[in-house]
Amino acid sequence: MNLKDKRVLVMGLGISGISTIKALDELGAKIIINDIKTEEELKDILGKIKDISLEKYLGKKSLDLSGIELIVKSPGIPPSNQILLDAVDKDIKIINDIELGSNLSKSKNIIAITGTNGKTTATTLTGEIFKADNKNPFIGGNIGKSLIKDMINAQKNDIFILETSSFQLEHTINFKPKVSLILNITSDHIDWHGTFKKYIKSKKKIFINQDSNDYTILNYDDKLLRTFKDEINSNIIWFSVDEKLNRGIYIEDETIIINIDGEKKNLIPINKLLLKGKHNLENILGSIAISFIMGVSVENIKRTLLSFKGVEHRLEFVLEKDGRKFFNDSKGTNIDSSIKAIEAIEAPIILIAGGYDKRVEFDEFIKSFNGKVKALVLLGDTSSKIKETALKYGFKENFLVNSMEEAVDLAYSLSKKGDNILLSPACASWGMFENFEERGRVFKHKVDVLGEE
Ligand code: UMA
Repeated sequence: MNLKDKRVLVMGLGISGISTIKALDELGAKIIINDIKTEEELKDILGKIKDISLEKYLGKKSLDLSGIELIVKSPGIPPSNQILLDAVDKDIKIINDIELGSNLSKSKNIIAITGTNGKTTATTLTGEIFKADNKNPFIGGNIGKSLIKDMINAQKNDIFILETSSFQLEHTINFKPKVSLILNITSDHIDWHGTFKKYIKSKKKIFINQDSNDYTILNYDDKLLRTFKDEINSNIIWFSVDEKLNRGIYIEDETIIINIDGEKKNLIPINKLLLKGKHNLENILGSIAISFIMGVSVENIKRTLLSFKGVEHRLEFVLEKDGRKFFNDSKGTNIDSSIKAIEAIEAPIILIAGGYDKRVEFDEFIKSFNGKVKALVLLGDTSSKIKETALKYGFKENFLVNSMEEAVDLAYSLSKKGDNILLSPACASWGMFENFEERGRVFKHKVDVLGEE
């Protein structure tokens, strides 16, 4: 793909957009930019690219697409965006930084990880294992870093470990990772994709271009993933926490087993792992599969697993105060993720939840309480909807608040010695916070200063 002097529209000036603009500048493209935010709102961000010549359409929801040859969009912009709809009508190609970077990359070692939950943990852990094996991977994607420039400038043996979201996969066309991993798929981002079916379809794009030289790693315990088998043209490697497999990565006698190349290897007893919860075990098995296939030594896989403590905002233990333990699971941005957090934390739990409304139902979330949650402190757009669902199932201890600070204060006043106070919102943070990281940090700060103000 030669982009020299081609008119390329970059939509969205966040992390992805800024990296894309810098990469396109290196490639000699004529860059047009669009964002719904105004030039004034984007002042600081525009400062980062002030030396690049740009045609700007800022603060605009529509624009004349004449002469535009390619659109590179930011992941957050939904397909329902009017400019994208017009582009589809005009047959203008729409892609994103992952598609462009991987298409132009010499690297033969692109690894892509997806799943509704666990992808950040699996991406981070895989990265740590590769580092322990002196493989120096580039780690990025949905995890918060666009790698487009590194991919474009990469050499054949460079390794890329990409966390890929459904938003990103949706706008790929020829993306063909050497190894792909799907950890699980449950309902999420329906407001963005339109239907669960479309969400699943976007996740499948992680393997759709793979062939017999490539690998697709799938979670055998997720029944939906089992149905993908016949659509995959690469080598499938299954992993399972629940079942002993004929071939793959699984648990036997409480020990992780690698059985891929015909030689069965006992890796490590699961009680030696520092990451807790079944969902984390799934993330671990997925990361082991990737690492083993990519030639990391079993010794280095083992060494990393023995020291890996997890990722910030994912079931992160904050501190203990007056006999109450506080856990930050701000990355619990959907129902399934928060259900897993509730499963992993000991009762009695005081749960802080609620946030941006993705138009999902909360029945499964409330049903998962199973007597473990003693009070629910709710904030954000979804607070009333969650409360109504809770009442429907006879759960009456619901308290609505207006801020995270208020939520922590109230959760603490409702708690007794021995209780666990868990932030796991089951909703995205948007509307109240910039992102889940900010939400988690606000929670942790308030927990830190609790009783000291
Ligand atoms: N914008 C528009 N029009 C719109 C929507 C947004 O112009 O209709 C503009 C905004 O004004 C803003 C820019 O687009 O200036 C933001 O783009 P973005 O939302 O795509 O955010 P980025 O900063 O580029 O971050 C994106 C991912 N964000 C989303 O998918 C929402 C980041 O994932 C990712 O880390 C980053 O690219 C680098 O690859 C975050 C995320 O929340 C962590 N992901 C979702 C999740 O994990 O659930 C999918």
